[in-house]
Amino acid sequence: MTTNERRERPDARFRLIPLGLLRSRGFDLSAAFPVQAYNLAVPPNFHLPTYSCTASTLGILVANSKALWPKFCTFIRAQPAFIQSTPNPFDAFVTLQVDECIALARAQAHVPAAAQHDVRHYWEMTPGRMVAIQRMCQVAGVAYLDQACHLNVHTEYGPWLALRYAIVIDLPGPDPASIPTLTNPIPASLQPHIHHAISQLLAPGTSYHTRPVPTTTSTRRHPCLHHGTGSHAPW
Ligand code: B12
Repeated sequence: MTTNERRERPDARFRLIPLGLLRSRGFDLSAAFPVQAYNLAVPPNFHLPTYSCTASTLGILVANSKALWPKFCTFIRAQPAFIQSTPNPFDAFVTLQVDECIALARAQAHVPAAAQHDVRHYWEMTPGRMVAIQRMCQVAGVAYLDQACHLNVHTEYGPWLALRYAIVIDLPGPDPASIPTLTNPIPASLQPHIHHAISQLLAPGTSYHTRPVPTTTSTRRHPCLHHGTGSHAPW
């Protein structure tokens, strides 16, 4: 294949490269999915663009288990000043890695600069940019979304996974029929206990609702920043 031919048809290589790069950098639970299947599963204000593909546009869920932490530690040991350079070093590290993977993939697959893609962070709140990333996680076949505890539960990692980014690329995505239908891995005997615990937690007057609102700068900036590097983050 000549260089020109490759430039006309970057599809096959570009489809595979971002996912491989992401997984090798610690985003081990990343997976491809058809954007159309996700759009069917969420309200219109959470829809993602489908670009020029009608049946299946390539979506990539960027997600990780604890596998990301050794990568972060290695990175910080090599660049200790990074910790001081940003208020949220872990989030900044994640963004840097994802941006690098996309840029590398585009370069390796000779994707023309004009070819469209979109990258959305899980806490984007701008109307029209929000992603229902938990439903995406289920559509992508990564982990079942349990409606009682409001968490995606993975067969191996339980709820201990983080959903970081959604990437959409103007290329054909996976066949919707190839996405597995997930079942809830939480044992049926435990499900009533989860229901009970959550309803207790959400009952009017409980500490969940009456806890004072923290007033740190980062909390004011976004109510969900504890998902990142804050003290409550489980990963
Ligand atoms: C807003 C938000 C919250 C709000 C929820 C308020 C609300 N009424 O929606 C608050 C601040 C309470 C919250 C708390 C937590 N969150 Co949160 N949150 C989000 C966020 C940014 C958006 C959710 C959303 O609106 N989705 C869009 C709508 C359309 O989805 P939905 O399917 O209709 O509704 C889902 C959520 O809204 C949520 N939800 C709806 N109502 C309520 C009410 C309560 C009380 C809670 C806790 C959740 C909840 O559960 C639904 C799924 O079943 C997501 C990231 C994302 N982009 O999805 C993270 C996210 C869901 N959160 C996450 C986590 C880990 C948590 C915490 C455990 C963090 C912590 N350490 O305390 C807690 C507790 C969650 C729990 N289930 O017990 C993870 C879940 C990972 C997983 N395995 O599923 C996510 C995906 C972030 C991430 N980067 O991975 N969160």
